[in-house]
Amino acid sequence: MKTTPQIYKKQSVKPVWCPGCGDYAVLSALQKSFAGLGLKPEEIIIVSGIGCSGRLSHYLNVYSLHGTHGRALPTAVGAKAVRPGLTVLAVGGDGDGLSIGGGHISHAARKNPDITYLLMDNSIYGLTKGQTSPTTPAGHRSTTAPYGAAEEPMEPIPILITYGVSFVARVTSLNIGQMTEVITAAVKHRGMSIVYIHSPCVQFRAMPWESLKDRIGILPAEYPVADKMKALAAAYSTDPFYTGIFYLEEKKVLEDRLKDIEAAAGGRRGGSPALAAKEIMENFR
Ligand SMILES: Cc1ncc(C[n+]2csc(CCOP(=O)(O)OP(=O)(O)O)c2C)c(N)n1
Ligand code: SF4
Ligand SMILES: [Mg+2]
Repeated sequence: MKTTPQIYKKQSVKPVWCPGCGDYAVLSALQKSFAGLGLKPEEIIIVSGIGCSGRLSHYLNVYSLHGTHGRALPTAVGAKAVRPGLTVLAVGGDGDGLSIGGGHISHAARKNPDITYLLMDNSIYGLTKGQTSPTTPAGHRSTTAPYGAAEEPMEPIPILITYGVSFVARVTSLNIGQMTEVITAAVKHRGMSIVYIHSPCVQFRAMPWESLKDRIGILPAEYPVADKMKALAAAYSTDPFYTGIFYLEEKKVLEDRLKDIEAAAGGRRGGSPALAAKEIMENFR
């Protein structure tokens, strides 16, 4: 089967994002990545949170679930645990992934499921009309901070590296080619991949995009991608503001651990591969 970006596009649902929204670039890059990887639409599951970014799952002709706010990641982990043969992705915004859902990333990282999480940061709650988010710059005036945000913004890339996420990358909606390459590498990586995407909101302009654009640099080819300390240094650099793959580590994935546990549990029962619910209940008599 020949795979082209068009086959992943849902014909019946057209995007309703504002003209110029960075999220169009993410949709386009994702379709190109799927095509390049030669994946069949029925081999892909995408779970999204709530937000303008969360709408992305509607626009794809793959298995999709537009779930609850902040819960895309645990739902995707569950999907991969029961359907390990499929390519599973989660997608959501900075509010979804770093506010209400922020506690899930560290625990998903400990499990290291073979999934890809696209975290789309526009430094604001876009869908609900412009409330302050964890990455809104201090002092930015919004509907929830009319006199300016009182908090400093989070630094997500060092946090993701420290959490032990096994593939950490950052891209921007300005460079669809780079985004396509990085998403492709993230999907290929066997383990938990996070692609952090600066995807500006043209309606509620919270991200200091103009000053950021001039500082964007691509991590050099000789950059040591498996060196965690160097990754942290690169992640804290503000000029250049690096894009590319910061950190990559091969380690055991959740699906393999679950197989080991299943085998161990079966072994205790005289080699039977899995315990029936009835047998488990008998242990409690
Ligand atoms: C449990 C729950 N709390 C709050 C909301 C309201 N809500 C919907 S989207 C959203 C924030 C969206 O911001 P973000 O995740 O950054 O996505 P964006 O729209 O910016 O892409 C909020 C607070 C909700 N739907 N469910
Ligand atoms: S409100 Fe912002 S994030 Fe939402 S569609 Fe419009 S530009 Fe995009
Ligand atoms: Mg947002």
